[in-house]
Amino acid sequence: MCATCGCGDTHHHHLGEDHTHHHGEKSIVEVEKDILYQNKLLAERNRGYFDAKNIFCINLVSSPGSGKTTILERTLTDLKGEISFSVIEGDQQTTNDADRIHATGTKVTQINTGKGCHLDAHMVLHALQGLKPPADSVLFIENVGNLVCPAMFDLGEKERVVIMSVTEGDDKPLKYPDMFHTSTVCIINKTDLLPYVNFNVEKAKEYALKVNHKLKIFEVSATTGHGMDEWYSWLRKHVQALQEA
Ligand SMILES: Nc1nc2c(ncn2[C@@H]2O[C@H](COP(=O)(O)OP(=O)(O)OP(=O)(O)O)[C@@H](O)[C@H]2O)c(=O)[nH]1
Ligand SMILES: [Mg+2]
Repeated sequence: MCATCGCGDTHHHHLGEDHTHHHGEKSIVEVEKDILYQNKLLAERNRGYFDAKNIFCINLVSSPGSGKTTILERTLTDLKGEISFSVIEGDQQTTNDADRIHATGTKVTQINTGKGCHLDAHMVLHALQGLKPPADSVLFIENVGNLVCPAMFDLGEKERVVIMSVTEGDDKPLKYPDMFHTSTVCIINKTDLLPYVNFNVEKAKEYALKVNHKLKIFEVSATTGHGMDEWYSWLRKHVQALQEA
C-alpha cells in the first residue's frame, strides 16, 4: 500500500527500498516525504537525460477521458513531417492508447501501473531505457487519467499540460487546484460540445488563472481540429527555442 495516495502496492518495488516494511517505525507523513524525495531525485536524473539529448518532454495530465490520446493522435499526425516525436503511455491496464499512438506511426511504449493511479519518475526512467527517444525530439508522456495523484509526481518533464474537457464542468481548477497549480499549460478540450453542455469557458479560464496566473490556456476540439493551430504554434516555438539553446 502506497502511503502517498493509497493507490496500491504495485510500485513500492522501484523506490529503492520496500517502504511498506517501515510503516511500523515511520509515520505516514515521513513515508510520504521519503517517496516524494526519492521521486524528485529520479525526476532530476530524467531531466538530465532530456537536457543532454535536447529532448522536449511534456507530461499530459487530466481526468479519465478528457481527450489526452485524441489530442496526441491529432498532434502527431499533423506535425509528423516537421517534428520527431515519441510517446510513453501510462494506463492502469490495456495497451489501447499505445495501439492508437502506434497507428499514427509514432514510436511508443506502454507502462501499465496495475493498481497505481499515477506514473512516477522511476517508471519513466525504466520506459526510457526501452524507448530510447531520439535526440532533438519531443517526448509526450500520457499520464494515468486522474486529476489528483499525478500532480505530486515530477517525472522530469519540461512542461506539464493539464487537459480539461467541457463535459467535466468549469469548476475543476478550483476543486483540483494542485494539478492546475503544478501545470504550465491548460488545454480546454471538446469545445465542439459547448452548445450542448453547461460550461462557461470564461469562468473556467478565470478559475484556472486564479489557481495559477502563469498558465498558458488553449481552447481546442481534438475531433474537429478547431484551435489546434495555436497549440501547434506553441509547440513549434518551444521546440525551436530548445534547438537554438
Ligand atoms: N466531441 C468530442 N469528443 C472528444 C474530443 N476529444 C476526445 N473526444 C472523445 O472523448 C473520449 C475519450 O477520449 P480519449 O482521447 O481516449 O481520452 P483520454 O484522456 O486519453 O482517456 P484516458 O486515457 O482513458 O484517461 C473518446 O470517445 C474521444 O473520441 C473532442 O474534442 N470532442
Ligand atoms: Mg488516453
